[in-house]
Amino acid sequence: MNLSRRSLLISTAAAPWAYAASAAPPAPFGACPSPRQLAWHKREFYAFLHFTVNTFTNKEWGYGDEDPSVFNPTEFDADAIVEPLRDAGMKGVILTCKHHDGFCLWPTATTDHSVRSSRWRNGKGDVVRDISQAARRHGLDFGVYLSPWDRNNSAYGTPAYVPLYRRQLTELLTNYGPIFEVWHDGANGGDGYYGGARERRTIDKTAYYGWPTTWNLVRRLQPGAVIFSDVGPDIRWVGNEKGIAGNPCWATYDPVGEHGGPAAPGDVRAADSPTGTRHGSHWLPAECDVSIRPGWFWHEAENGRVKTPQALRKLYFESVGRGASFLLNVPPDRRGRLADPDIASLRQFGKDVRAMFAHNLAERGRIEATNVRARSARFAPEHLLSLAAGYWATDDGVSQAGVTLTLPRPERVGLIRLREEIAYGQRIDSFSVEAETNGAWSEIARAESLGACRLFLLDKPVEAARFRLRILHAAAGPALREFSLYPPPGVA
Ligand code: FUL
Repeated sequence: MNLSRRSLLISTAAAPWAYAASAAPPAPFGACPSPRQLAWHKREFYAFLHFTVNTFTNKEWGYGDEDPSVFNPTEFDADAIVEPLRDAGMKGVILTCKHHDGFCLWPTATTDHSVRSSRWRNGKGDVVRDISQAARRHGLDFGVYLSPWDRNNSAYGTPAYVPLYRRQLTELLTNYGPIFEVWHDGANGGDGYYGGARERRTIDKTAYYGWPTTWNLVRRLQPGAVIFSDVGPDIRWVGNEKGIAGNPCWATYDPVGEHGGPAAPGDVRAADSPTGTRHGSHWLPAECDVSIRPGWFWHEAENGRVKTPQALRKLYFESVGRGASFLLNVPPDRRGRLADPDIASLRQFGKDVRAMFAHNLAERGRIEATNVRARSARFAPEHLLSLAAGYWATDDGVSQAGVTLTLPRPERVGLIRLREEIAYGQRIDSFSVEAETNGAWSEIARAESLGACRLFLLDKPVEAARFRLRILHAAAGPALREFSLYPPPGVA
């Protein structure tokens, strides 16, 4: 849509005022995203690859005593792994470079417990290199999972391990190009092999790893990377491994430790994580991690238990549709490829999502707002109708506002997408969408958090020519970038 032409059209025909040329943007409200977080919000859907010795030993958590020679994928092909991810619409891929068993998928200088000691490619292979390069070839960003818990390393639990962990991270962050996300899981401490000690080692989760120092290292080596853990500092765990965000799901969050003390990776009151904290002091949006299979690693016995495209679609609505991201694990098998049922499900899901958002019915509409910031074209409601940059904003102090959209003719609508202009914070507390049928307005959707993205799949599609968005309450004058309407999925 050509906005200047539209605005002109509306200002001479329908709009109650002629928009003024310019005005200052709204002041940011509360905690706001950093540029790296804003870039992350655009990815929405990306892959996890759980792949290591467990793939060959049929385990979920290796003990750390696995013989490295068990790692021997017979037909490893990074392109064959990444292509189906790209075709499904994924924007990135995060690889388990080291899981809890301590086996490193790259030839690290920090330990012999790595691909270098495996039979695969006579010890000359590097899974991290191959996947990172294939990701770039296919337009996906690359991220790394490096388990802090290491059940193989004799130093784990002593002060000597932490610098070693940082050296591993340094290798990953310097030798494999740009990294979009660094993933630290929260499972740490317990029994393991530990260089032959075969004992239980517990650590102080808040102090042992010296997280602030490690995170500074990430900032220095990869300033564009977001850091994920139970508590951020950039992206938070959603509090479950089912792929489901809370409703509401606020991007702001003040994490608290499991027993009310300071929070740390592995020590968080997970009941708060799905919803976050309204007016929390950090911008810490949720990431929903879930596997396409029951387990995180590939197991032959689970080949018949791959999530269907319908199940994936439901998860998409429960994660991306609530302003979080959808991190879907698709584990390579013993060949070093994705299994056929996983590829088939991904492919169909990708098609479904593309079809769902193919025709934005709102684009052909006329839109009016109850308030336009400084009556400026820069903040005109027409911005809501196009996916191009630009947003609708109101004057300061406006806590209730709305837009009314008139389509050229009645349309059947089954899906709605809304986006706040989150660069200025999460300003909206509650909102509803209404449709006009038989001369009366009725509510078709309502929620509290809006944020980066909000999707509504209507139980009952509605046929109408007029729709309105009502901001029921906003803590600061609302700023939104999208109000899209789509036909019911499955209907052309
Ligand atoms: C957890 C791990 O314990 C699981 O094995 C898996 O990697 C999951 C994504 O994170 O913390």
